[in-house]
Amino acid sequence: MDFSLPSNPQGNPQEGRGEVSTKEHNDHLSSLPRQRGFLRPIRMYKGFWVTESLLPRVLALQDHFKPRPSDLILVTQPKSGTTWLKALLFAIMNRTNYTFAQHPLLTRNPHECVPFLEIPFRNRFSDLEAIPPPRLLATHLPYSILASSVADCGCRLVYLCRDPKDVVVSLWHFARKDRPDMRLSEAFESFCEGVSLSGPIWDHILEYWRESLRRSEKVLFLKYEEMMAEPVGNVRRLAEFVGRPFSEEEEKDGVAEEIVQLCRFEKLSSSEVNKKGIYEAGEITLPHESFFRKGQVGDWTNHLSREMGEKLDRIVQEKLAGSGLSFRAS
Ligand code: PAP
Repeated sequence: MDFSLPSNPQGNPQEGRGEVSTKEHNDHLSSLPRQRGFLRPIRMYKGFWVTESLLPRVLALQDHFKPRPSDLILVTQPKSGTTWLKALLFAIMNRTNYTFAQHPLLTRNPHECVPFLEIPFRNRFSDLEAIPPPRLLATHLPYSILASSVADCGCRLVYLCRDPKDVVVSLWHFARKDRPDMRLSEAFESFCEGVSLSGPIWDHILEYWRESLRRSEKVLFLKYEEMMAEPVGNVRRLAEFVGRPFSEEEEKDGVAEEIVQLCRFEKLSSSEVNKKGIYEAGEITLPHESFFRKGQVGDWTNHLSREMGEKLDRIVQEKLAGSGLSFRAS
């Protein structure tokens, strides 16, 4: 199996662009409820907030994306550890293609190695058909908005979630690079009302949680906090889930440990490409370093008051009640 980078990771610009020009679609989209959003305007589509400018692509994905049984799709709410998960799975899948001393993750940002389904990279949507199998893809889309064929085709999904208190703080810091005037209180209230990219966060989490209970062999549900507490164990778990467990030889050579080291916050954030590179995704242009802030569990305590923390905990607890899922108070 070849897990190496496609020769043209950006793909053919003519394919998979997802432009839907029918009047019917446009009328439908412009009738959807709209909010300013953290970064760009968002619209409420099928119960979730989606970036307005990406909606045509999302509709096109629903109609045309053909998942393959060999696909691996990484799913996150924004700021829940996407960059880290992309790096870890890219390293796990490619471990026989590259040495750790000359690894693509040392010279490329993880977002360049694993394309998003719905977000362009350097102003182009990825040419999904051109990526050789097994494809490693990512999305922030909720399960109910992903093409329904994802469930039928039997591809694997890895879902990573994070304590919503740390998510909102991370999101606010990220959005402030573009909107320096945004106040944390404003961002927090909006988040608590469920208004955030791919939000409400609790509904996004619940959809994947339920699917992971229903189809545990195809949907792996992970928490950022647990990954941080036990990274090597979770890298082994990921390797097993994707059907590529570490061999005895690899265990002896400490390959899982090497992968954890390669993808550590400190390692990735200190590379030249992540210190100086630029991320261009359609209307958004940000330095790569925006994806590496602190990478810690519980940083919310430095930004939110105790009352704010309790309020968000209460909302999340109520929303998750009866699901069997909870976030330990931190
Ligand atoms: P995205 O969804 O927009 O791609 P994402 O990578 O999920 O962003 O979020 C960035 C968060 O992950 C940042 O969290 P913070 O603001 O609380 O610090 C970032 O620091 C953290 N992060 C990035 N890389 C790593 C890593 N290698 N290990 C742990 N956390 C990381």
